[in-house]
Amino acid sequence: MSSTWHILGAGSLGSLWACRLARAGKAVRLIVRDQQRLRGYQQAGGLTLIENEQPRHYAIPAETAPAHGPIHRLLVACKAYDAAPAIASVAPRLAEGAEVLLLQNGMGSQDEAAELVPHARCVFVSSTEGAFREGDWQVRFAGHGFNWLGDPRNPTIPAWFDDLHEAGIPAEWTVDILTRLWRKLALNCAINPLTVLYDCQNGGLLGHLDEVEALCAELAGLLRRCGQPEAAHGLNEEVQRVILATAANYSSMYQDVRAGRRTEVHYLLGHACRAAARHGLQLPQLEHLLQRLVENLRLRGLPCD
Ligand code: NAD
Ligand code: KPL
Repeated sequence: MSSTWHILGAGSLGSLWACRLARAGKAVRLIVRDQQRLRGYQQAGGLTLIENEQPRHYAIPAETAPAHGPIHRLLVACKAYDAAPAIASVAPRLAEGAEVLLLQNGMGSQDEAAELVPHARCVFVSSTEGAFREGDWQVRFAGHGFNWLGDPRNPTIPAWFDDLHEAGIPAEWTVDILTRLWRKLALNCAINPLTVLYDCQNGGLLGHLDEVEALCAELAGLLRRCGQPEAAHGLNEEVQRVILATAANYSSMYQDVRAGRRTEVHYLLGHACRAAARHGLQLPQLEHLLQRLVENLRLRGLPCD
């Protein structure tokens, strides 16, 4: 089986993974959105990764979705709302037994993606690494973190897993990937929307800890109802630790809103509220938070889903 890493979405995290894998001598191919983007990429001659103020250039080959050739391993590095259409665009190229890694934050997009490619193995990733684009094809590695990978349907560790260590990508295989994703979703629900509503850094929420605590109590109840008691354990304490540790940072949702970008609310707070409704659980604080956030996004002229 081919060992090429096809990377769908050459944005912040996709470029970060692509450069590290290429630097370790792994075969990597980028899949960019369309011919125009491909021409732009070819003019730039590759990706630039800035790490510790050192820019390094990587001439990684690129193509568009309709290119020929089977795909055996696909890293989907689009935003959650783009993941399903992006996968659909390459689905005809996925080989028998292909493996698809889903890097999206939040929950819901992984299931949308998996439904489109029932014959592929889908590996879910929960990442706390940080990267952002400084320009076209130029990405800054902004925050060291960690990657948890797992497959809720198959606990076996994939044969390619060592590629990650060889590439210096900090990662561990877990049989509890859903617990990791739920926990991160809950942290994001308790912090990110409030930073948008109060127009503040994460540390600004120290002035709203009662509200944060009430949200954590509802989120913990939801996690338990969804069969995730471990993800609920000590949630409020961890949220407060994260607020303190990242007090000077702006949350990812705040940054999206500030930059006029669509947020991933549908796969974060939206997912939590839909899960609660499915379980017949009334979570008034969380529902009110979603209403306030949607109204805020609407007033800014941003998509509400
Ligand atoms: P990004 O917007 O920087 O990159 C996404 C890329 O996907 C863009 O280049 C976009 O053009 C491309 N894309 C979209 N549809 C496509 C298609 N059909 N075909 C080809 N390319 C397509 O996003 P990001 O910041 O890298 O985030 C990706 C995911 O990772 C998100 O779910 C995000 O929440 C999560 N995440 C990001 C970070 C981070 O630091 N950037 C950290 C943790 C998790
Ligand atoms: O992951 C985050 C984000 O900004 O998306 C933190 C720092 C945990 C805040 O929710």
